[in-house]
Amino acid sequence: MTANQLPVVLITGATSGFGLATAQKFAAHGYPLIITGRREERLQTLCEELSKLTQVFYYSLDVRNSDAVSEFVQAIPNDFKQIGILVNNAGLALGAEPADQASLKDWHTMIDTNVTGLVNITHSLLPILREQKTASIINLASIAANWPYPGSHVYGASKAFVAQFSRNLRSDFAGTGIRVTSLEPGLAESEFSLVRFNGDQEKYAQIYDGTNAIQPEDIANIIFWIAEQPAHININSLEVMPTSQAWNPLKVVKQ
Ligand code: NDP
Ligand code: 8X3
Repeated sequence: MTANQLPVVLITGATSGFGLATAQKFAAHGYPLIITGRREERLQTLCEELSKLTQVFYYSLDVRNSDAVSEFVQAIPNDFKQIGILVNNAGLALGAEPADQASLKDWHTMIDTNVTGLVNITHSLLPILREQKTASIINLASIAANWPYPGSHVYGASKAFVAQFSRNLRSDFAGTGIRVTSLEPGLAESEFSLVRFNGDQEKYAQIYDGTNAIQPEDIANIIFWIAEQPAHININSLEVMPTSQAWNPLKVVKQ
């Protein structure tokens, strides 16, 4: 990489929502991109769109599969090996019923994706990130990492893992060129709620109706801002809510 060459940005979960908007944002500023996700057609379409602005490599990948993640890292072309920004964004919530009504399969899927998947990607990429003079890991946690709410059980706990993992990575890499951020958004309008409620369009519409929720472009702007901070600054964690969202009083159940 020459002195003024922009680092490659690797984004997981670029097929929709935050990941897609983040890919568009970095592409508009000329950063070379690696975009991943499971839905190959969407990656292909996005690659065609963004290739007009920058160099793009796409790779269809399920982050839960550690062998597939290793194969992906091996398959990264030489031109894209100078990865300096990793956006660990792929993730999901499934269901919002009380814990005793939740499905164990859904719990496993959230842990496998939000925890194991993020760990798979991070572990495989660390040797490359360590080779760079400076690098940023931006992990998508959630306000659900910080605040309990009914129906959050495993989702919130998986995001608490992401937040603490981010802080622990910070400790390991303090004084090196690697920066780590836990980004913790609140209510944001994306396919996230369609996935959470198993494709229920009515529920999806109800959740965002009248809320003026965070938009994917807002998160993309924040991610870009974090990445563009001067090298001596690390944004450790950043919690973001729409102005329509805030905390409730603590619950007291009277007998
Ligand atoms: P979306 O549902 O729009 O996007 C999720 C992305 O993750 C998709 O691109 C999806 O791609 C990818 N993904 C899911 N599972 C896997 C997998 N096993 N392997 C690879 N990719 C996967 O949601 P958002 O953009 O809103 O969410 C992005 C991140 O931000 C998530 O981690 C979410 O938990 C977090 N977040 C979301 C908030 C919200 O309210 N929307 C608020 C706070 C945090 P594909 O299906 O093609 O694999
Ligand atoms: C998603 C935000 O508030 O639905 O991470 O848990 S919330």
